[in-house]
Amino acid sequence: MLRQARPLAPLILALAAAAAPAQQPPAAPAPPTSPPLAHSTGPDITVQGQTEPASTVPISGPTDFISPMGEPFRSDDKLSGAEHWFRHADADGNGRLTLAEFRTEGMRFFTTLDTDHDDVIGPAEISHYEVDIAPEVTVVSSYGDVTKAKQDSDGNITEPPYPTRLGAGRFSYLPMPEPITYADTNFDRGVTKLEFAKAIEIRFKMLDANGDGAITRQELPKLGSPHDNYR
Ligand SMILES: [Ca+2]
Ligand SMILES: [Ca+2]
Ligand SMILES: [Ca+2]
Repeated sequence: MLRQARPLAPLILALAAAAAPAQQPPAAPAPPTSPPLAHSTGPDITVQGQTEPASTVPISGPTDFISPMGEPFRSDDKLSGAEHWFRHADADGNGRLTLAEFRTEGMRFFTTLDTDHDDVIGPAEISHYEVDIAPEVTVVSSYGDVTKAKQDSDGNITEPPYPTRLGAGRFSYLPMPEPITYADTNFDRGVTKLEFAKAIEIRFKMLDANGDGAITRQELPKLGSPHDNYR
């Protein structure tokens, strides 16, 4: 049995204590030690993250949300769009979005976009996405709102604040104006299944802030209003 293999270390310590000279003052109690690493070759944060309880408090935020892989979620109830996405992606409902769950959710949307099933989101399918599925990705302007420019009594003009996020980035955790073509790493106006799968892994890591292999509600960035988007 596995259990019989464990008490060796305490036994050795006890023997050592018994063998110590009687006149020696008792040793100071050992400082509390961290629990042993679950995976000795893995990073420390793995253990830290595994002990973090997953929040079940719904994600607050606007009704309109663009998921990390570019899918729009438009809430028609009191829940935020982001909460709808999280619940949909967290298939087992444990509050921890694993890479497997994140990948399944993302590849499902790839299949939705790849309407001719050739394993590439081609130019026409990209257009369909940008025009019909998620018109939010349209980058309205990278310039500041000129009505917010200021002019002092000497005629000096202060430039208006510039948008910090464009397109889909206004509705998403990730600052990508167009999350589908952002995955097109060789810029041939097509997103292959492999490119999309790689983007899934990269974006998962961007959102898994503590690197424990799961995204929890509390480690996701706070979503601002798309209208409160200037610096
Ligand atoms: Ca889960
Ligand atoms: Ca296709
Ligand atoms: Ca995490």
